[in-house]
Amino acid sequence: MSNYSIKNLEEYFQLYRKSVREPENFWEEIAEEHFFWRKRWTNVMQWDFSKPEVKWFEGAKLNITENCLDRHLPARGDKTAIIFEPNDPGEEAQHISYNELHARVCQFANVLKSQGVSKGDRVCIYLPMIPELAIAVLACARIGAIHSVVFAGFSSQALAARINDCDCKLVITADGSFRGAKTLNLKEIVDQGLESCKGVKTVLVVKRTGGEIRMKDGRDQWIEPLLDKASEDCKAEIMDAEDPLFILYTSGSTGKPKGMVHSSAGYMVFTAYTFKNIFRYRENDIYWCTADIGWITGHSYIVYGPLANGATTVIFEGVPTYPDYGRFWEVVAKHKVNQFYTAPTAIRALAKESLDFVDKYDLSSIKVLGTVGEPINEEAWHWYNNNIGKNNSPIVDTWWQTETGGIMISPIPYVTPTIPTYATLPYIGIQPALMDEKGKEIKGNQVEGRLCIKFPWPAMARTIWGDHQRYYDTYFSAFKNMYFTGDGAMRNAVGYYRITGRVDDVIIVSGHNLGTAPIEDAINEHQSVSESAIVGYPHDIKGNALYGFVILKHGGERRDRENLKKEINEQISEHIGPIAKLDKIQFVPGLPKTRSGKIMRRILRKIAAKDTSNLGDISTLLNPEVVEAIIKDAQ
Ligand code: 7RM
Repeated sequence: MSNYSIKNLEEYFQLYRKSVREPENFWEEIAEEHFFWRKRWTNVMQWDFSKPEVKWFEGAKLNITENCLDRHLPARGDKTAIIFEPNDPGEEAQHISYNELHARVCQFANVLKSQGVSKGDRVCIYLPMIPELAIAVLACARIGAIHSVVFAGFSSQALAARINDCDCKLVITADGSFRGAKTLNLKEIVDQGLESCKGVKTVLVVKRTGGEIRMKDGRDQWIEPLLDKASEDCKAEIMDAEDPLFILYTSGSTGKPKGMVHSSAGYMVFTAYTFKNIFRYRENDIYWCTADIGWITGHSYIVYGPLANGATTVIFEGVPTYPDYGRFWEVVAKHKVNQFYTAPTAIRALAKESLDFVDKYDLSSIKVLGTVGEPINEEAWHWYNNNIGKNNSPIVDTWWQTETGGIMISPIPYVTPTIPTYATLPYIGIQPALMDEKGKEIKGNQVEGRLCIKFPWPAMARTIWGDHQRYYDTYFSAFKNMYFTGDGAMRNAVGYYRITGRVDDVIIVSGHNLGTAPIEDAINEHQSVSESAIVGYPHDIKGNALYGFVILKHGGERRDRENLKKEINEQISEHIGPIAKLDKIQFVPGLPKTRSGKIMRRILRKIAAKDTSNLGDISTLLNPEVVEAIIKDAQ
């Protein structure tokens, strides 16, 4: 059906207008024509942001795995659903067809059932990026169990907190995982975590590394022998549209992680429809998203969105730097990847290294490049565009959140003209609004404000597990009748959005509002700089002053530090103005990052304020060792 794949800008605007004027008709048509329903809905949508309560396709019955698997079998049974690219390039890649994936999901689902899991039960999945991770996710969905995937880089404490918060009674894990040159003993982490999880009765263990592990009698079982005995047929549990599909935890600015709850029908419709257009997926394309399935990006755009479209999706177990900085490009060339989706942090890391790592490989298969997770700075955007896209593949800068379930603001490739650092236009059905501090909507263009969404979309999270009040407080209390994203954005003259970063990152210096992202952009354009982060710290006269943490490129380390500082400030002066110049600059070996690649500014703020006695929870940091090194050298 023509509506489903957008061909030009005119059609985009036409559909966009329809999605705003007649949202029910618009979404009903999408849902009707592209999905398999066991029973039709009685009501397209219903909403009340003051509660908040949102329902999509109420009355409908479905199972998302019938949409991701069964319905493809007649025409695409032998088509590859998943390409598994192992950590070690010497290990052979696996191609799993839709027929095989269907069979393996059913077997896995039958094993879960035999362990007493049924509809509505929560299952924790703590697995490396191996096919079993996607299979476990789909197996839960098959029987209506609610999966809670925990990224297998989280510590035992973080894992335990997530298991206990939603009361999982079964955990799926592996003996270990391969990450670059390292081998991690995942099972040991699970064992430690489970010491404080009384509700977990069963642990199913996938064999991956073959390392020595302990199996606890009566609790732990290898899954392979159970799978071997299980039937390849498993009837899909018929779910209500609003039945929860999964819980995924996201860290709040304070306090314990929030278990975002996503629905079945709305989530399916929105992730599938965005995937199709934002990655311009065409039959037989090979699509690769480098995220981990432990994050929302992996849920929506490695598993559900691609499979709902009958796509071929790559699951990559490794890291971008192993065995060398060319790994991404080696994999692109090897599997002839057409759509490549990654994070700015990965792009910046690879852009520091020699172009020989890129130029060795034939990247001509690439048609669309994507980025997600944080604002992409101009330098990284150009590096990606020039060297990976060869100025020939549109970059989709996709803005969205764990809470939104799917992509909200993004170009549509070959349709929306792109501008570096702009996420451009709202996707069809998405109604953004910029708000001022007083709670008034800022209309018109060339304006900046707090980014809200004023109308529901099908994939929005429905609640926080066990704490609906917190859901309201966090997202719906700041602006009346709006979903508040926590991000700031500007809208340029043609209505394009540029995400300027978390509004908690806005620093007011001498009465001027400064976003951290544009300052960091300016710094990063310096030829000796690889990455930087700006925070504010209290200043007697200006209110706040700026402190910059700067990582140098390899060559830059040999240069005179005082000269470098001067040049950096000149660069900022040029790009933004003298008001944005830094009062202090510290050269650092790394920045404290969460496991999903986000800079933990909270810690940098404390260091800048010389208040390091209590850094709060740093258990989600990827590189805690860097914090000490920064404190030692702080100014
Ligand atoms: C998908 C994901 C959400 C936060 C969000 C933003 C930031 C994400 C972009 C971006 C600028 C982008 N979910 N963010 N995408 N900022 N441009 N294209 O990352 O829940 O982990 O993070 O990430 O601040 O609020 S998330």
